[in-house]
Amino acid sequence: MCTVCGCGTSHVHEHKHDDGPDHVHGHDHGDGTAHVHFGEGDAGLSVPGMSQSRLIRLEADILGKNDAYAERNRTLLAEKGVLALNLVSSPGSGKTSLLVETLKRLAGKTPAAVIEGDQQTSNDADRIRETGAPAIQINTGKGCHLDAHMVGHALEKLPLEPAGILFIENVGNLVCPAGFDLGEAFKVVILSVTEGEDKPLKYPDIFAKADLMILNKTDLLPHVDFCVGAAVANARRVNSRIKVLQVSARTGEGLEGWMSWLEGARTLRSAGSTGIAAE
Ligand SMILES: Nc1nc2c(ncn2[C@@H]2O[C@H](COP(=O)(O)OP(=O)(O)OP(=O)(O)O)[C@@H](O)[C@H]2O)c(=O)[nH]1
Ligand SMILES: [Mg+2]
Repeated sequence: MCTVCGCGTSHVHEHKHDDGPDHVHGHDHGDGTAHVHFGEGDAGLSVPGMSQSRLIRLEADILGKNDAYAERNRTLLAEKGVLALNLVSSPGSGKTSLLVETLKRLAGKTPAAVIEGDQQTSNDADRIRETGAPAIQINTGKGCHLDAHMVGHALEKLPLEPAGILFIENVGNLVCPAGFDLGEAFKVVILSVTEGEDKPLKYPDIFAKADLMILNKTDLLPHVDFCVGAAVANARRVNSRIKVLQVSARTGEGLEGWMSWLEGARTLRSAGSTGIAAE
């Protein structure tokens, strides 16, 4: 039995020296199926050539600065009475499609604005603007997530109406956006049924931090091997309080549940609460 993850299989894992050098490396048990951990040091990640203590200092510095910007965004959004949502998912799970359908349904009733994050192109912001909603595209270049500083600059340019909703579509990535608070009220993670029901277990951080998981592309369920019950159980293993909605941005199935979740969250926000949105 491995003492690192307790999984019962023999495998390769990180091994920290007791005698000084602050680093971790692979350690082969040499007797069976192999897998390798590189996230078990004090920093929770491994970068070749960099010690764990240096990694911790760097991470604390970057995240500390990000958190300060995030608090500034949160204060501004609260002053304006705007509900901000951070939409996270792997590439292509349907964030923009869901937003387009959402904005069509909000039009004329609830003011909404969108920040789009992608490494390159303004495709998504163009798709959003076609609905009539204002949108700012942030291109992160080599960056794999939005940060609160970028969002703060976009907020200076976006019209934010009282009691409205700000949707922030993060860069498609199930890993990096998890670490960066943008000043949102809620994180919404989107998982499409083509991705496999094990994703919450493989990428737990993002599911652990999300308030809501939207299972998208349910119209494809008859064509794929995807067990909704297993996906929900996996999400709840890493986050027992996560709420789950099933939708198809393509057919509109289930979108009424999402629209009422949004309305519940908006009402909570207007009342000044930051708690989890209504059931
Ligand atoms: N069948 C089906 N296809 C969908 C659904 N939602 C989105 N798609 C398709 O999935 C593809 C990706 O959709 P996007 O909305 O661009 O996904 P995204 O998450 O915004 O992608 P990135 O911004 O690149 O991360 C497109 O071809 C959509 O038409 C759905 O509910 N059902
Ligand atoms: Mg998109």
